[in-house]
Amino acid sequence: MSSVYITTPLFYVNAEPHLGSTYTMVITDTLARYYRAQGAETFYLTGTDEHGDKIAQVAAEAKLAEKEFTDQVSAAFRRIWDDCGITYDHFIRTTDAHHVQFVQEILHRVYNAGDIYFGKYGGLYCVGCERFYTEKELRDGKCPDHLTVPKLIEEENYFFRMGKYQDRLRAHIESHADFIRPEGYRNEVLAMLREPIGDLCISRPKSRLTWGIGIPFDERYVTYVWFDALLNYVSALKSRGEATFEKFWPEAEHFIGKDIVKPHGVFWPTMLMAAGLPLYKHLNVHGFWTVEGQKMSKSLGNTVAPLEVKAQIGMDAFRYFLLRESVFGQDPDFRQESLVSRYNTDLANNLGNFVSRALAMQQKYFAGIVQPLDADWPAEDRELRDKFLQTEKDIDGFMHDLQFHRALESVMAALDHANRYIVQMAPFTMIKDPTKQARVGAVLHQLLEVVRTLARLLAPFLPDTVGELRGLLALEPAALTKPWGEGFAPGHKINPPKNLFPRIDTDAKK
Ligand code: ME8
Repeated sequence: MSSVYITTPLFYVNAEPHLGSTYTMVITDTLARYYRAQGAETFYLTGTDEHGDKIAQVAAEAKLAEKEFTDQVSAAFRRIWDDCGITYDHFIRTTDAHHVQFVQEILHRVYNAGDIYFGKYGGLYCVGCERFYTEKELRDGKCPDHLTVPKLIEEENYFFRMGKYQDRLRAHIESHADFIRPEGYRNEVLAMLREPIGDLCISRPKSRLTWGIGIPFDERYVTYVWFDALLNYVSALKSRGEATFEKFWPEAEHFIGKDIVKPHGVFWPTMLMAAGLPLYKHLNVHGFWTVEGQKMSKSLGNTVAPLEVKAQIGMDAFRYFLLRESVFGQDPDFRQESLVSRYNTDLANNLGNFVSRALAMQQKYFAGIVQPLDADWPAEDRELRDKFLQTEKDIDGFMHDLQFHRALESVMAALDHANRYIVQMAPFTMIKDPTKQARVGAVLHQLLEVVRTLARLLAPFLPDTVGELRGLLALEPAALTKPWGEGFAPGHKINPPKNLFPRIDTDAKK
């Protein structure tokens, strides 16, 4: 793969970043870092969704003009993602002038092609979802997501001939098994396509809502927020020039939560068809986090703020938890107890301890000076190397399949192997025998190769820790990619150990 385009949903500015949006950002950031390290040209997009009823309402509650309100919240999103070390390449706002212009251009194009018409419509509208519901989609007459009774709205509007593209979309999904993944969400969309999808109402009269992108061929209307927001995935690339669009659009990997499968799996591809644009490559759908077993919500007061978790445990440990504790596509649960126990078991006891041990012995026995490897490469040394090289290959497969938890699990399994190697070689006993000094030097050199390789394998997952490991090994970034056995010239001096992940004492808290 020579280029990859990774996108997140554009988050509504009616709330600040929380556990859910942070998860979407952490998985996409991990992938972007992974692909960059693989040498792929990567474009990683995120941003904020700023128009529509919902935003107009919260701006009014905050007693601010819409633009002023969205400027503030969008800036807060950006600041928080920056504080979390998220390496997006472009941050788009749906209020950006180039985006507004692009949406209007597409509306013109689709209108001129005859796929937008004017008509009367009455329907049940959920403000929370910003969309009309059919009776069938409601649960006990309520929106299944917001548990509110939708409003009956009747008005004249513009409609997109979405139904016209239904068969083409179904054929595409049927012939591209991984267009929407995991499979459960693909089946969900195929089920939607078994019923008539109808046409999509894509305007709102200004008498009801002014906060939106004007419909270019009728000044009495603004554009429906989804028709506006979805186009960001193309408008952002186009804002960087046609060549950027040509390079990245065919490689588009959309990442979304399971709440917005319909807009991304049905509205968006049919819009692309009508606009004469190629479809995205994959729609990757992740599950929804609960908190201590409960749905996360402002009213329950159980939202988790990313910077608070970062302050508690560090960003890398938070990333580790999110990636290790969840299975992509399924609904994970956030528990304080599991956060701390993952940290203690994997990061403090396994990773942190291993690094401290290897570096402490190097310091104690050889004053930090790296000794030559064993010219004979005994079986144990080869097995250790092979275990890590195999792990690296496995990780490639896991990342390709979005199995982040398995990638990390395999790193921990390789570390277990390295710990057994220490026990088996027992350098702390051998050092007492003056004839075995050279072997001890070689064993410790192997351990440093483990630490160096860990720094490479963990780089997409734990970026801050990797910087620390590199500092401890006194290596330049380029040295991390050298083959096993070539990372350190004998005579190279490494630094004394540091406790990277101090154990969290759970008893003390009780
Ligand atoms: O839907 N667990 O924005 P939004 C996991 N503006 N992820 C969660 C989550 C949870 N509990 N809660 C939210 C919108 N998310 C539209 C998108 S795209 C052109 C427009 C994440 O602010 C997840 O990624 O409501 C979900 O899809 C997204 O936040 C919804 O964000």
